[in-house]
Amino acid sequence: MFNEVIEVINSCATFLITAHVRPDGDALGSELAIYHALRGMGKNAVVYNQDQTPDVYGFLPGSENIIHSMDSVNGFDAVFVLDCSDIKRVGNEADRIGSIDKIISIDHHVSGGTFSEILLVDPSASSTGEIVHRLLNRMGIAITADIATNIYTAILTDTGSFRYSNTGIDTFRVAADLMGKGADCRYIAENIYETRPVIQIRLMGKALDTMEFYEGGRVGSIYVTQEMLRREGALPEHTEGFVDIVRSIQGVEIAVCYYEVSRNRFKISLRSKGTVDVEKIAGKLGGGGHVNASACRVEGSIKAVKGKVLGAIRAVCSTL
Ligand SMILES: [Mn+2]
Repeated sequence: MFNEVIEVINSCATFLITAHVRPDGDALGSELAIYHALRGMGKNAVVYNQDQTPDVYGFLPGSENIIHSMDSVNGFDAVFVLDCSDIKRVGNEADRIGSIDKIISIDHHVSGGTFSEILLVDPSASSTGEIVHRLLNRMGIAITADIATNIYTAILTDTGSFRYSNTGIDTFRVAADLMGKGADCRYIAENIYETRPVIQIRLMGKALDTMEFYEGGRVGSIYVTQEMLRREGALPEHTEGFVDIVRSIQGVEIAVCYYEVSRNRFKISLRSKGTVDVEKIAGKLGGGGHVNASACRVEGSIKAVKGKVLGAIRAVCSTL
């Protein structure tokens, strides 16, 4: 698998790099690590994301060069599609991006990446960033401080700061290597976790007011509506991390955050502790993800949507 990817990299000159909508630390860090690596090889590389870079990731080296619209994809020899289980995850440009001659998929989702024949998919990796690190090492590419900062951010954010079960022995080895190459763990953590806008904390207060518990406190949920966003002047990205607050409550095994994308359309984030598999719960509702962190979309009134999600939880977790 590595050899095919390396052959494409060596034989092509101009690359597009993209990832999923609402990019997270893993998507952005992986994209920018590859961007710096390709540029270091003297290649042309462009990073495209449909959505803007969340402010907290503005410190990532190279993030200022990310574009959000494309006139044409004709000039690209190959495209990296990162952290996507399905090419549709890149958003409105999926068809045009899918028409590029060579598509390289790098992903760590359980059912990831199979839309391309040139793929590096490893569900046991903590993050796409960890796989990117392996690729660069295989190619003998020197990890610069810019690359190290981006990959470290990818790993840090996808492992919930090395707390989730996707954190493996190799994850720490890679993190140690990246620190040795110039990733400043204090600077990165401060930028990601200690730069919250006050608007986000106000919205969080409103969301926490909606908190409910089921199954004797083992399931906890909150919701965020468009109306709440409007009233606080907040953005969708400000809801990031809300579900983790619910998970942090003593006794809660499954945390749910209902986010109203538009009227009667909800994105549901699911988190779990221990061995509870929220990937199965999300899967029942047409979504996916990982054992401890998954998501799905359900349509209907908030009441109906809650009913469906709780039904799926009860169906999957008979022991609750
Ligand atoms: Mn990821």
